Amino acid sequence: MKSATLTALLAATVAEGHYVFSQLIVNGEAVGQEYTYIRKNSNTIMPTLPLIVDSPDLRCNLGAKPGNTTQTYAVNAGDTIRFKVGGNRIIEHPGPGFVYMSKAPEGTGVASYDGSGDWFKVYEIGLCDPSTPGNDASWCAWEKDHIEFTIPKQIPAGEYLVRVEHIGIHDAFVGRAQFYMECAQLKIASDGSGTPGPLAKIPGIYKATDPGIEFDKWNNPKANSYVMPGPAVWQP
Ligand SMILES: [Cu+2]
Repeated sequence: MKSATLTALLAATVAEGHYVFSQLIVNGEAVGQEYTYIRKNSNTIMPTLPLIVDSPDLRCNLGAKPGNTTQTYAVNAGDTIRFKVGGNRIIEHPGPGFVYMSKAPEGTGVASYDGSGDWFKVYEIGLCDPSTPGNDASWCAWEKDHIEFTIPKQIPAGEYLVRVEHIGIHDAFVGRAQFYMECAQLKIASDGSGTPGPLAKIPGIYKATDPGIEFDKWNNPKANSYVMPGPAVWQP
């Protein structure tokens, strides 16, 4: 039966809806190949589950360690940084997206930095229609192939880990939110002298029981009821 075949095909598509932010794009131009400037994880497109919120692997994902072959890309404050998902995939899950940054200690290149210092949130993208959080298409990142932000002009110069993240919340009601994150290594030229904050450690930004991580999108969630997880976005 044609409709049954179509239904099976659609189900297969949804099941394979995972993604990995593997390509760096700066001011609209792809730079390098996949993973040239983004630390490669060991779970490819597969998500991690909420146990990761208490692990240092929450920083850059499983297996994405310092000291591997990842290179560092030079950019300027004010540049637009896009993290594109690889393999012609799209972000085929509802949920919020984020970018966090952490400056490598003075005298330490970001290539050898493990992300154990302070982090701040520099961007978040949630519901474009907060009145219908149960509707997949209400999420701004839904079916996009990237998350993009602009480096604040006020950021101090230095080498940074830049962590993109999307949290798929479709199975969050059974404690199985899906975490997708990668870290780029950027060397930022800037005249800025801002003070980024609030600061947080990773792990430490989330609890598995945060309302934005345990969110039940299926049981007619109330309008405007979704609470973004993690610290506030830096307001330079
Ligand atoms: Cu998935």
